[in-house]
Amino acid sequence: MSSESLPTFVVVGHVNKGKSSVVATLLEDPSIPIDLVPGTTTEAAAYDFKIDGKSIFRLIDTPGFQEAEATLEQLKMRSQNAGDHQNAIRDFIKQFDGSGRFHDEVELLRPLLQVGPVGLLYVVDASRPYRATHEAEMEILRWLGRPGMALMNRIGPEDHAESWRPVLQQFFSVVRDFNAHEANMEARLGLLATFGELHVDWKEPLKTAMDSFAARAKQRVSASASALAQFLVEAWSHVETMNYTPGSADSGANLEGDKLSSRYEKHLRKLEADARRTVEAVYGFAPLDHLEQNFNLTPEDLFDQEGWRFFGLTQTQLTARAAAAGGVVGGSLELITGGLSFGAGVALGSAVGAAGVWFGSHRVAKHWTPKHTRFAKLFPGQHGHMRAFGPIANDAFAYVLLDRALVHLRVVQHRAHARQGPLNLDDTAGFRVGDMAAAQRKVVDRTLHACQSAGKQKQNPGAELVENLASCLQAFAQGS
Ligand SMILES: Nc1nc2c(ncn2[C@@H]2O[C@H](COP(=O)(O)OP(=O)(O)OP(=O)(O)O)[C@@H](O)[C@H]2O)c(=O)[nH]1
Ligand SMILES: [Mg+2]
Repeated sequence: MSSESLPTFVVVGHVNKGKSSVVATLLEDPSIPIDLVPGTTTEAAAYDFKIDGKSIFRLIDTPGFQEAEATLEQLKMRSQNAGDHQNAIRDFIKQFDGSGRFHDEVELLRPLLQVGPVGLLYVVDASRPYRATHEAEMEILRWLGRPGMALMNRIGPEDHAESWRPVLQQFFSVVRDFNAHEANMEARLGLLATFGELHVDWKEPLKTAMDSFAARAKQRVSASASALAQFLVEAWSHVETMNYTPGSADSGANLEGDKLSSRYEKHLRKLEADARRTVEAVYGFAPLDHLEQNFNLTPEDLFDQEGWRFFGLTQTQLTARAAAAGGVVGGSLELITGGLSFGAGVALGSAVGAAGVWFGSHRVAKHWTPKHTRFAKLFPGQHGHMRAFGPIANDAFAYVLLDRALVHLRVVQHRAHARQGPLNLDDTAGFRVGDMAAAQRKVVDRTLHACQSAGKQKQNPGAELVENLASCLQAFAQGS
């Protein structure tokens, strides 16, 4: 498509009302400069949406109106009647271009004079009341005679749309609500469809663009689900091992156990952080900061048992699972107390679990030492000089990791690309493992148990397991 016939939309409006935010969100491009300081955009800049290197449509971001009333005065001085409005604008640009006067108005008007059809998007902040000074802006835009629409953005919490609407309708045939920081996929595609209505030749290319955005969304869910499945299978099967010299100063069981469990925790945290980065990159974001007050209870403490309450399973479900997992929990109690027989440990573990004292960090995973009768079988060739921690010994903790991953994916998935600041992970309703269909839960359970046995046997859980879990997570994430 030649650049003359490329559907082109110039985004204009008062300074600091969200013009660049509209461009960033529509094009899913977080690199476009956005700032609370007025006058961030100083030059007109064209951004093309491309498929396989071919431009499909173009948005032109512009500086905001700074002196609309004075500009309109200048234009009126150059015009006799409606027949010469565009010439008056041309004269205005010619006179002030490069002079330092009316810099922003010259920059924003120039792209609207280009040859061929050009659409105009007038962005207002409907969280602030309409003021008569905006009328000069709309009057100038009317002089251009371009097909256009008004977008009511909301920067603040108030809503003054009703003071804006009757005025906007006098100048624009289409007036739409569009919140640049909240717009979901449906709102974005809806707006692109409206763009397609502005000119007879634009419908088809805009439809192509919409299909491409929808396909990209699907592909992103699929790539994220694969990354999460890979992470979970690794985390659920991970076993941290440590060699030690018997009789050395720090070979006491507790000291070494602490060292080993903290290495295990560190490894799981790193796996989680890497998976988050991957998902953020899949969605086109540079690594994001995370706001997670509820998500991590003590700062960034994935291993704080209080935090588990927040995730997936209800307290009753957790307690039931704790009872079921008690046998394994008992196994590690034996180590901690030292003197208990395995049988007594199992009994105590079940009792502790059922009582709702869920899982202390020592019980996240089993701590194996050569004292365990199964040690030699699990770690053949190791004779008393190695300890191991893992794999995850209780399902609830495994589910905590899954929930955290799902919540993160959902928040990234719905984040508008204009959005500034950290990712808020505390807004998490309706996207946890507890919301999965029974069949999906079954896949998750099966995968978890396969990972646990693979981990215990020091085997690789296998690509098929990862793929099955990925398909399950993809179906869940797409359905939400
Ligand atoms: N909460 C919220 N803030 C927004 C929204 N749109 C824009 N903002 C904020 O408003 C400020 C200005 O946004 P920009 O997109 O840079 O506005 P602009 O019209 O391009 O500004 P200039 O280039 O300076 O004319 C930034 O701090 C944005 O984060 C929105 O929909 N919701
Ligand atoms: Mg801007």
